[in-house]
Amino acid sequence: MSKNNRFTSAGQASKNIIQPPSCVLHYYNVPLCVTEETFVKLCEDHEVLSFIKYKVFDPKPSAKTLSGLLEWECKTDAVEALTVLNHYQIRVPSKLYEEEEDDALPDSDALPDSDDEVELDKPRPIQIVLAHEDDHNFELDESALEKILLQEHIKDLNIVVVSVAGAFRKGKSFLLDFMLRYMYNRTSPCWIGGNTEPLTGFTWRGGCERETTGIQIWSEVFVIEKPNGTKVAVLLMDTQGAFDSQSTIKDCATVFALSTMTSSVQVYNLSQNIQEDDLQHLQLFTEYGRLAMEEIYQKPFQTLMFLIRDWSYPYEHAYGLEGGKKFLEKRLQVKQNQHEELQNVRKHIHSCFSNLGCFLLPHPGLKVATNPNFDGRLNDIDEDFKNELRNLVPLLLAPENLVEKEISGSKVTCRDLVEYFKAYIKIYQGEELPHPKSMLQATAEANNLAAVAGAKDLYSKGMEQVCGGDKPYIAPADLERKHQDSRESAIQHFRSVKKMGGEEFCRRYQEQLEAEIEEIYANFVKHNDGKNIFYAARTPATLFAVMFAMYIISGLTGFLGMNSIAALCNLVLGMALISFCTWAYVKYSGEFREVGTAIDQIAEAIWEQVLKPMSDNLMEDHMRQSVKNSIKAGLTEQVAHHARLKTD
Ligand SMILES: Nc1nc2c(ncn2[C@@H]2O[C@H](COP(=O)(O)OP(=O)(O)OP(=O)(O)O)[C@@H](O)[C@H]2O)c(=O)[nH]1
Ligand SMILES: [Mg+2]
Repeated sequence: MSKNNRFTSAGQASKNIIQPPSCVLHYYNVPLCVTEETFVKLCEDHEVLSFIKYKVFDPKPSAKTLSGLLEWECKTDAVEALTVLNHYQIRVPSKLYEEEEDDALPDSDALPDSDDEVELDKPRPIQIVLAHEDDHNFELDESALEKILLQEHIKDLNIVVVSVAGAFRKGKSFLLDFMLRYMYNRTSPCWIGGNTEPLTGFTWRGGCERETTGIQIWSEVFVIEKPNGTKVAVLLMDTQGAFDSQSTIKDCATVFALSTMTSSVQVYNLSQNIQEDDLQHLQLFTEYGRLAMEEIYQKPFQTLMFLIRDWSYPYEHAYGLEGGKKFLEKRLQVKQNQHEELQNVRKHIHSCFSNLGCFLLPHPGLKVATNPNFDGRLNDIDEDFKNELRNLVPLLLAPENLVEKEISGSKVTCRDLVEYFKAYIKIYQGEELPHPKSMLQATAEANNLAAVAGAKDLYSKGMEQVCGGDKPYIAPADLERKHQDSRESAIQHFRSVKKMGGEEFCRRYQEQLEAEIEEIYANFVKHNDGKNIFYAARTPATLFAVMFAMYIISGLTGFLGMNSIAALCNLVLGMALISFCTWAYVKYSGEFREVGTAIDQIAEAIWEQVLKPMSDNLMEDHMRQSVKNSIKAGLTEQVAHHARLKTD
């Protein structure tokens, strides 16, 4: 019963002043923007005769509404107008105001004060998740959400969330507005509305550009008593349409996942048919949702209702739930001989939702789809569509059909939902989840990664042939040459594999391949060095050389009486000896490896800075000498040869 219906009880009814029919009707609680023309149009639209006199009472300065009188030519005309227009709601663009044309009461003092009846904060859609276009990020308006869900009378009630999601421009908001009509007039058989009443609530419109962004909820949460006597809070949720030209796949997945995770019934709004790509997107989006849920309790989501708009094949599957059920069973059937890819999609969907349904809704008629002036009035909508709508909406929202939201098996209250929303949005704002990608991008990446892996494998195999685990030490120059050859053939192989994504995209992966090959080569070099026994013996050899040098210098300096230098040399000799023993222990036991590495590094430094240059010099001198000798020998031989020829 509406609060405006004053005949809720016999006691209440007795307080009303019964009036005989009159030519004058009193109107009140009318928005300030309403003028005489509005009333004239109202009469025209409802096909009743118009009034002959119009009077508006001077409003108080603080008044937010108007009241006044309308006079008709005769009582019959006035009564006819009253019959049609009584309790008629005038909708204005920004807010919803109600106008009530009440019984003709000549004495305005007998009426309740009209201002008392105005609710300042009228129900409207509230944006709770804001979409930031520039950085493709979403933000939760926590205060807006808390203001709605933490209201004293609902915060501890279990919540029922009905959400509508799907591609953009497919009539989601339009459908939700009929759900609103149902919620406001549930008990009336004509909840669907008046024939000429414009459809308002969640903003909807014609045209090809997207309308709803982020996630919106209806500011009024309806408290409904279920048949078992428990009271639940019902929340209606509208979502940004997927696949519009401004959203990335990640944006679409985030909105869909968030609304699926927070709703008890998700209406998946599709047009004309269930296509395989619709199922693939559903799989991608729900997987993205599942990733963000910490605890997965059997099936993570509750009811999914496929809603097929503009169903044109009633001769195969009848409109409505029954036809939809058969159609969905056929579409989601997993068959033995089906390709694995098709099977996986179907199994995934079955595994995600505890309840699956499908409803086939007819086309609403050409006026709805193409008339730019269509304002949602029932007169312009096909009868079939209205009939099916009368079945669909109660199916989702009738008290006996309400599904309470559950997460991990326990029911969620309005207060809990606020916390879940906060937690989920944080996960989607963070970086820990993988980015969902478009099919082409994902395939191109997979192609390129596979080609990189193949090429790397080829390179490693080539290198292992010369310096694999069981191969002996190879000269660094030869190893380098082999590296160049294998690298060339690996890159050649990468380039020859057919890949998606274009030249620019592939180049990035080629660079990645080159970097990875260099890393593998560095490892091969280390491995090869490890096989060189001289390399392995470098540390003890260096330490021995140091000990030997110190021993000699300390002997000489001691002999010459330079005792302090001799003592210093002995100290170094002792340290080298201790280092050697420590090194030998580390190598033998495998313990204190950091100490061993430090000794190796010091020995390496001594080797590089002192011993190697010395040995190189010695080698050079030696080489020079041998070359000189061989040239000399060559020359003497030549001279001897000439002399022999001459004597001959
Ligand atoms: N063909 C067809 N059009 C419909 C149907 N229902 C609503 N429309 C029309 O579709 C257009 C878009 O309606 P909206 O409710 O704004 O669509 P939406 O899915 O919310 O769009 P976005 O908010 O942009 O995602 C309007 O012109 C409606 O008249 C339907 O069942 N079939
Ligand atoms: Mg919309």
